[in-house]
Amino acid sequence: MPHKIDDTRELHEDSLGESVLRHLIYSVGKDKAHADARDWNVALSLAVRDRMVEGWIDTTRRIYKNKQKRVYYLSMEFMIGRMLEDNLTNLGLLSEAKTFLKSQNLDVTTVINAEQDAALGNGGLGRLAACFMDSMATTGVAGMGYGIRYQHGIFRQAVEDGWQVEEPEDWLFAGNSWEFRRPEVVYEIGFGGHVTHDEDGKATWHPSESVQAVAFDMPIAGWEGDHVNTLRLWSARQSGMMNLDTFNDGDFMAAARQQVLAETISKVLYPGDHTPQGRELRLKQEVFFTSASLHDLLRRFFANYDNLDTLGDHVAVQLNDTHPAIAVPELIRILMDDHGYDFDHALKITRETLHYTNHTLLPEALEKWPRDLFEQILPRHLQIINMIDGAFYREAIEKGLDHHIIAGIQAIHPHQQDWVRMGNLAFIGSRKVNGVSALHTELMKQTVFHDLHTMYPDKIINQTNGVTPRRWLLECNPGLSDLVTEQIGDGWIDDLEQLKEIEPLATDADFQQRYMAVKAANKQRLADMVKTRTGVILNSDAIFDVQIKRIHEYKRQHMNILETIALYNAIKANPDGDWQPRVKIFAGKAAPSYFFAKLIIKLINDVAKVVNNDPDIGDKLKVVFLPNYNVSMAEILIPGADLSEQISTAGFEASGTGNMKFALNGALTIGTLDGANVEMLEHVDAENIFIFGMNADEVAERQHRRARPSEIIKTSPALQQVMTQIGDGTFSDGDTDRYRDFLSNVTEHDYFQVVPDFQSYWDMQRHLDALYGQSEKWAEKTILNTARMGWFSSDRTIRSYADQIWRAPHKTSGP
Ligand code: 26V
Repeated sequence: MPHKIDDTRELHEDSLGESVLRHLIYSVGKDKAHADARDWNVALSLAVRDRMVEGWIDTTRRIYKNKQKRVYYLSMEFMIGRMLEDNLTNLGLLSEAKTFLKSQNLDVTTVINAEQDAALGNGGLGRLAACFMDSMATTGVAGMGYGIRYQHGIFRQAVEDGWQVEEPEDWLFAGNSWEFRRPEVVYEIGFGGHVTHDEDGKATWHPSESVQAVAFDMPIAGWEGDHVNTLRLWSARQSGMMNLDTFNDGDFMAAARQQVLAETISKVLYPGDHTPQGRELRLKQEVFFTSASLHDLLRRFFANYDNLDTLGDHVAVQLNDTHPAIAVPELIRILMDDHGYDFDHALKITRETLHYTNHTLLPEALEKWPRDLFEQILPRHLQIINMIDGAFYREAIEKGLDHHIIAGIQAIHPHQQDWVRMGNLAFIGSRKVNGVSALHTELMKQTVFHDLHTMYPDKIINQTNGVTPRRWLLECNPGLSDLVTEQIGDGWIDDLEQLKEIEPLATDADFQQRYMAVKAANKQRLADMVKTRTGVILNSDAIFDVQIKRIHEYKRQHMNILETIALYNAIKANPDGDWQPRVKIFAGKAAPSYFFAKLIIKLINDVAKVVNNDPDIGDKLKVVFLPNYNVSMAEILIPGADLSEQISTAGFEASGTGNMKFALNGALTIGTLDGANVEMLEHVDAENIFIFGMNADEVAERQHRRARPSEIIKTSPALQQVMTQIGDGTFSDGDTDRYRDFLSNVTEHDYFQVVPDFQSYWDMQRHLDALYGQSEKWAEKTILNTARMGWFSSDRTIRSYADQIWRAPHKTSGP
């Protein structure tokens, strides 16, 4: 129930419906006769927002009064998706809203879908941040998210002639009903310039340019709505008014250009998932939101405390990857230059306050900045980084490390002086460093952070990712949610391990039948979407086999499409065979500059065209690429999937979170021993997850040995045939050039081990074909997946961060 506070007690005595009608007229400015779906969406959102504000103000006061330790989650990305259903659900208003919309002859789904996705992220890292916001509110952590209010989120993906085409995204065009602009919360962020030192050695930075960061807040309600946290996103604005000197010179356009330049900082999200580009604007974005966030949280700190000595006792900051790692020198700078601390003390406080999460081991994704660029934009920060490296050097010598090793792990290599290595900086400046699955954390210790780990053996800890059960079961799969709640009550919604209670029903014929009926309905909903978006008509008796994620070589969508071609060949060779029908569904965006990933999309579409139009194949095999994958699309795809593809090269997917969403919704997983798949195996048991291929050690061994795929291809007629067809134009209208790079990648180097894993992947797929035919067995395994995935709730993850990293209070789970 929404919590009412004294001075708003009288404000919301009207029903939700009355409130919606009031907003339709007075906020949207329309009457019922002329309102379209978006108008209703806005009116309903504002009515819901009103009800969130009460709990929000109440939460804010409570935290302030109790001096509850605060947690700040700094992230360049928040992949939120739509908010209306989430908020209706958490506030317990969903059925009232549905009843009201029906009474107005409105289609509920149409009204909900009129909201644009807030797609302020690339993929897993940004979606995790959104799940964490939901779970921090649900578990009562005094958490606040800080990020950037990009005017344009991740690009919209169109597919033209099978190729990805990027189109602009404009989520704010029609306004954002959830946000509150806070014009009074504004900070000046400087760049460039020079540093002076007074006679006592005290430094002053004189930036040559500056831009303002203006706050926009979104309330984030937890389950049942009484704890409401804040997501604060920064928008860039020109400092001061348009430059009057220039203006008086009559050069109005030059003055306007300055304004555009300033506002560029929060203009657009960089779409290069795992591929930093080392661009000045990106560095400025990182500084912009990190510095604004630190200033803001310190201002809030000073409302309760009068000196910063104990900052780490009252505040924990979590850095989501290295993107906000500039927080390390920035916090030290503020402590030294603005508050008079000496360097050692400033470093100590910083190391009691900051924590860093690593999300990838891919060498090309580890952020580093050219030293010269860095110095140009952040001269004072570079000085401080040199001081950090000096202090670190002394610590390392004391611990017996040799010069060579130390040089490799300082933020800046002392002899090469070429790069500022943000991972090393974040590690050195943080109290705890965590990986996102057990395997990933182990690999961090053995590889990228090997030497730093020997130096600080207690710093690295694991926090296996999780997903919010509100969005990823309750909201996206109402059929399954109702079925579960009917059996065990609704305690699972904020205590997901209660799903264990449905385990005994896994072999119950009646329950199996009802569970599979829900799946069938979800498959139909999925099929309807596919038909609307692509025109392809799906056979809902087929296995719906789904791979949805960013397109990347390490995720191996190309292994999946090679297997698809091999299956196509096998069916064609024996069209009357007893084939288990299958639908291969792909979706995901490629980074605009990642040619190979775009080529994979083209290949999928080329194969789809041939397979889907082959009369010998009919319903036995269909291939679909759904354009413009986003959170809202995932909410339809995941509940409708039979099979979840989690087939990354072992050792390369840090965790994965889609894997968890699928299994929770009763898709079986075909996957490698990678990321969180390893822990899913432990939870659901080996009979209920379908693991194939090399493990991380075997992969590393082959990669080090530079083992080539040719020997293996020679022994596989199926794979040879597939390669021949791709090369001879079978799927490219006779164009023998299109896939030249693709073929040389796979047949000559194959860094991601598609060829060595192919046979075991194929075998496991055929095993699953047979299993799908045994419908009771399949149903049992499916139900056991749902029953045993409770541990993967992001509520568990957040409680674990709160206990082991943040040392922050939270509500315990269970009754
Ligand atoms: C790097 C860069 C470089 C600069 C341009 C923009 C950009 C955006 C993202 C990244 C790093 C991406 C790292 C990432 O998303 N990792 C994923 O994190 C998930 C949550 O922990 C995890 O489940 C996935 O396995 C992991 O790939």
